[in-house]
Amino acid sequence: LTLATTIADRHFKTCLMNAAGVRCQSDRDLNALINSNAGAYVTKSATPAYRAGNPEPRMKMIPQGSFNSMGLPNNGLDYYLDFVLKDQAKRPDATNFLSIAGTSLADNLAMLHQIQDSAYNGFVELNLSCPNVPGHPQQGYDFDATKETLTAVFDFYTKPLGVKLPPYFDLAHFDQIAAVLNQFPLTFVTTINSVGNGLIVNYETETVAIKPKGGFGGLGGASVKPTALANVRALSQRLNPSIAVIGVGGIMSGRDAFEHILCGASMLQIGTQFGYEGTKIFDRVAHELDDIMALKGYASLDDFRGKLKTIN
Ligand code: RRO
Repeated sequence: LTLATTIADRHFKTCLMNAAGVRCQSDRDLNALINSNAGAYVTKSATPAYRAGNPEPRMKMIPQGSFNSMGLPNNGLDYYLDFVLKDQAKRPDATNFLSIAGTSLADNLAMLHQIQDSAYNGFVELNLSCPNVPGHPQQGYDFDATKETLTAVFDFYTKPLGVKLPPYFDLAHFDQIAAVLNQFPLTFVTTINSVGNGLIVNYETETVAIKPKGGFGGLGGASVKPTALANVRALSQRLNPSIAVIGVGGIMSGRDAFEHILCGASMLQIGTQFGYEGTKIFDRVAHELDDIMALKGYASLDDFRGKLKTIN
């Protein structure tokens, strides 16, 4: 049995990796991922310069998953580009993901010019869905702005690039975002980012749970799995076959991983549960997924990817 997967001719020995933002901000975090059984890593979304992020408390564990308003704390693009370039020199056959999340079009274009002009040949995950920077709406919800960004990006950028999307909740919105994305030579889309602007209330103290944005923050983990599966499925059904779908949202077990692949995912990212469990989660979920495939008689992900059945 193999959990191997391929995206745009890049081979990954397993389909499991971290989700951007979780345990991937420092070189120590990233080296732990390199030394784990994850099939790849993605770096914390970068801005051009270091950002401290939002005031604390800004993250809460909740029974159904996680709740955050980190506000894009990161070490700046130079830090992550330097890390991936050094790693690429050491391991030229490994493809990884550099995440960027400029808070303006100009910032995204400046970072992509720097990456284009560097020796980096891995994937870039352009985050269009951060819910937590005050004053900056999630761009993925603005279809015209998304088209404008991708038009400007593909005017010069020629390396493999995908976008990280927010969750959509209406079939008309799936149609609209897919119609925009299908106009561009994207390598992949990653879906979903956290379910933005939820509110957790502390009943005892009658206060919000986190400090930024009056308590509003992004939900992740088990409670978002049905939304994630719907987005993986709906986008798989609508995007050009050349655009791979990377599934993220509520993956805690081999069964969750299996469901994401059935809905069309080619690669799986684990956020909340990786935060709670650490790198051993890649061994556990791989083992559980392998057991499910053995039980069902599947030898590779291709045997069941996207083959979710509907009821006639
Ligand atoms: O840093 C964050 O607050 C953050 C980002 Br950039 C994101 O894309 N998704 C998220 O849940 N948190």
